Amino acid sequence: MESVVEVNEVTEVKSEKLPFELDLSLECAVEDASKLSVEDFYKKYFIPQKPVLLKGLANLQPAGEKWTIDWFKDTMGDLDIAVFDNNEKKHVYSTTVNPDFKMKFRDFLDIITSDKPSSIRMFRYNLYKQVPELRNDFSCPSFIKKNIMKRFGFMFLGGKDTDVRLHYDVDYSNVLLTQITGSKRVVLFGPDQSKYLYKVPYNTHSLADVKNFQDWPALKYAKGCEVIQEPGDGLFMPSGWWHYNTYLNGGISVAYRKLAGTPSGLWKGGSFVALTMPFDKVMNMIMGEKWFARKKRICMERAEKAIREIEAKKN
Ligand SMILES: O=C(O)CCC(=O)C(=O)O
Ligand SMILES: [Fe+2]
Repeated sequence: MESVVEVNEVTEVKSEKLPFELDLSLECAVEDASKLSVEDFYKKYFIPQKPVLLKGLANLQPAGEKWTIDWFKDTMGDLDIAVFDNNEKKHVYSTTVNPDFKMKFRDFLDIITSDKPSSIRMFRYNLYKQVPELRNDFSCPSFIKKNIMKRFGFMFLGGKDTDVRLHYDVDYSNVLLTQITGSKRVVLFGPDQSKYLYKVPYNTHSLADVKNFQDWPALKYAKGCEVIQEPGDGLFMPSGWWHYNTYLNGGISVAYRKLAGTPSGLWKGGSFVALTMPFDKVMNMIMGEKWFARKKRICMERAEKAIREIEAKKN
């Protein structure tokens, strides 16, 4: 009886603190990567632009077995690698972020696997350029192999509880993100949900801190899904899909990408990279804090407008 009272108390406190929950009730498709044909992948997911979790994708190549943290430490622990620190607030308003410092790969791997939360991560790291033999262990998966970007495999590594801000990729490409070691939680929202996601103008990331989602009221109206990537699992994220990733423990993943499959998607990606990003960079340099403040104001106004519109529709 006592424990029932306790549970009720806890629930009450929780509902007082959180004015709403994120709506992650959409279902994300799950397939066994070894049983899905490339044709079916195109028909069911690529052409309709639907995300899918491909269980066991890494295990179809040598990396699935071979790429352990110890193997990386033994074979390339002495490499100097560039690292980002999530605690650096300078990243908040800018898409073009530079790494914060360098360290030995071995030391980085020790930190991210120590099971203590850490704020450092390797982001979009081209380890294949430094160590080309890695391609033999994990090349572009067959699902997106017909692709001019098939040689660009980027590594993403982080420690327990590290998160990657809510964003979609600047080039509007389709992303196939494969978890090699460790697990990750990925929250996904389709491009049609952008108005509720506090997109920073001239950028492709959100101002909202999804960890503290209750401070960002428009997020209440966004409908998304949640996926847990276990070691080996690939996640197909179509062009323009927003993702918010949290490392559940220290882990390594690799992303291959394929350019958007439609002229409008190609234009969105190309014009963002070639025009919008450089423009934003120049404005950051010229106006500094004022440019950030202006973008923040527009971002908040848009979210408030989206809330007013959806609330008006309800009434
Ligand atoms: O999981 C990560 O560290 C980020 C991955 C990502 O954003 C991507 O592959 O586009
Ligand atoms: Fe991304």
